[in-house]
Amino acid sequence: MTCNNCNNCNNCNKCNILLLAVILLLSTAAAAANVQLQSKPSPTTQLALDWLEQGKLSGTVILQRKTLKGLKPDGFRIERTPQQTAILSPTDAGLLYGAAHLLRLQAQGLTADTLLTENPEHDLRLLNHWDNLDGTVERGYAGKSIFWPTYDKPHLLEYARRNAAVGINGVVLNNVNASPRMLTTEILNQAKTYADLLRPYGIRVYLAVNFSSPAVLDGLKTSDPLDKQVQQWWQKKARQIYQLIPDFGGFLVKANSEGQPGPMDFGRTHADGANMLARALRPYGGIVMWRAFVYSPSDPDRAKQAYIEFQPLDGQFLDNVIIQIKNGPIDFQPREPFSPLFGAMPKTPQMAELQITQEYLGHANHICFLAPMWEEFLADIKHYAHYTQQLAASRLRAIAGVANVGTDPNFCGNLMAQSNWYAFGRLAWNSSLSSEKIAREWVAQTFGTSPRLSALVTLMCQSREAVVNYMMPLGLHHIFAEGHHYGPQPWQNNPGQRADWQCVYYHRADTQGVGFDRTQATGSAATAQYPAAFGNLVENINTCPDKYLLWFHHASWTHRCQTGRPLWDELCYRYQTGLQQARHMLQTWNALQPSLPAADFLDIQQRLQTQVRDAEWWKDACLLYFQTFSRQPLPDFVEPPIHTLDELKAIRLGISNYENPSRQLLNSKR
Ligand code: GCW
Repeated sequence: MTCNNCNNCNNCNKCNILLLAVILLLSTAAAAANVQLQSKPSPTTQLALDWLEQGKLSGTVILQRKTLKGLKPDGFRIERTPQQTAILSPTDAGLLYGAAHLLRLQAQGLTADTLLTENPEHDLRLLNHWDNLDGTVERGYAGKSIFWPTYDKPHLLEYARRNAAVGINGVVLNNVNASPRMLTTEILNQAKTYADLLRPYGIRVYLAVNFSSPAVLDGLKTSDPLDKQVQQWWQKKARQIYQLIPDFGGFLVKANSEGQPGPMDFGRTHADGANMLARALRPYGGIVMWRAFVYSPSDPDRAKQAYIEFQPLDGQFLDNVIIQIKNGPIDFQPREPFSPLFGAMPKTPQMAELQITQEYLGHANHICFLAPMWEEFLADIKHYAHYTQQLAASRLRAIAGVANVGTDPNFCGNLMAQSNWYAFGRLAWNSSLSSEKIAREWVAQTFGTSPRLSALVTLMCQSREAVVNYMMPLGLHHIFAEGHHYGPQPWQNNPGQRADWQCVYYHRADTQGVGFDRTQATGSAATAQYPAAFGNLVENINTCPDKYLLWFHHASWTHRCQTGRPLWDELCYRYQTGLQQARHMLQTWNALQPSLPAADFLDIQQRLQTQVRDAEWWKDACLLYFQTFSRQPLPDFVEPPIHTLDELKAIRLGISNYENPSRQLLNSKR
């Protein structure tokens, strides 16, 4: 553990004295808002003081560095008496988090309990930026990269503040589809600049690395992890990085996935590759986050492939390696069951990767609060995969979210999307927080505490289910338009391409029914990869929750759903409901106009209008298409389609320009 004052010592004498000085000053004199400090506190405590002052926190607040039983390094205790409020923490970062906590309470019109203790559940709470060195952001809908090729300092510092305010303490600066150039001296120097700017906010930097870097950058004959020269190359690189960035966090690696190089190119395993990097970083305390997002065709069912590739490697990774697993077994769909890898590698630390950017959830056009999705996932892995116990026993406790941040003035493409960044940070700190609580906190801090705003909290909490309903209800998945993943294309089936890149592969509709049979009895047996309690539940079509029905079963069109409706009717009902929910969101928003800033109101209103049109599009496209298989009429409760299937099939959106003329059809008939 490095000391917070100089970041490269183990509590050296010099630092202890300095820290003591800061504590004394802060604890004897520092009413946050009005005290003149005689000597400089650390940059981090100075930030805490600034925040408290700017937040006009009432009363006297004392910040004190203190090791207390039961407090983790980033944890804090708040002790409130009628005279003063004390924030106590073993670290400066903890003091900063304590200050943020007080401000969060104040914004909600609440005061701290007389005694409260907060500890983060995950020690490493990380954002992954899919930012490329040319400034583009893969799956980014909020402008350009905030890091590459250059940066705007006030924007970056405000980004840092927002991260620290929710406890995010690490950021991966670049895309997992990593350019080898990332490890050149020029770019590492730039990474050092960011490390220096972010450090006071308690944020460490990490880098995504390309496994072929030794060969590509320095002409080594191979990047084989068992090759001596390759190992030395990484050791030298690690030394160079730590000279620049003494508190560098470590590497994130996407290997042998979607065309990225990796150890398997040389006949080695993921463990060989990860351990080689881990050895290079270990002398400095760095870690390797090795992604399990792989789907080489080891099995005809893509949902099984990561488990098949990784589970047998349990126990083979060094202790500074952690396996980073997307929440679901496919790819950030609006709804997926949890990945069966969670809990299946008891000897290996694992971390969840969530996607904050809305790649599959309407980009920055749709208002979709993601906390309910993450809450559902976290509850499931706690219940079925004993996540909490595993975390408690783990050497590394971490969680990552793929950022939705860019150069847009509001950071996230629209104001409401900020709530997802916020929610990720809050859940990374405490995965038991309810989405409703998080939404309430965010609304209060963003728009104030008018009682009318409770309607916005409700809108947010219902928005994810609305999106699932109008896009992919009942366990349908990956029926998006190819490439940009915006809009429906369930008919997509390109001859000659990988089967699992085609939508028809995922829904398997035919005249009998629809859905992917993943049962042991008759299907791919993906259910067998799960803990028995979940596997048995979903294996049986009668107990499988409707929300996962078509994920695990090829159900007949006449199958009776848990609602009592036959499948075809239920499908129609869900799409129609999703559309109505989208309209309801727009109405709710419109009614909130007096309580909202005008520009934000108009911007979100326009997006919600688009969302309603897109919900019509999804409903028409999916129902008309699936109707060609079910051969049944649309029930009366379904609005007649606005568009014909042929018209909808003709819509071709560009990968980067999905607002192109072919989309205008969606408006033309309304
Ligand atoms: O979801 C898919 C995305 C890719 C992404 C990949 C991954 C960074 O479509 O854009 O690449 O997952 O997570 O590696």
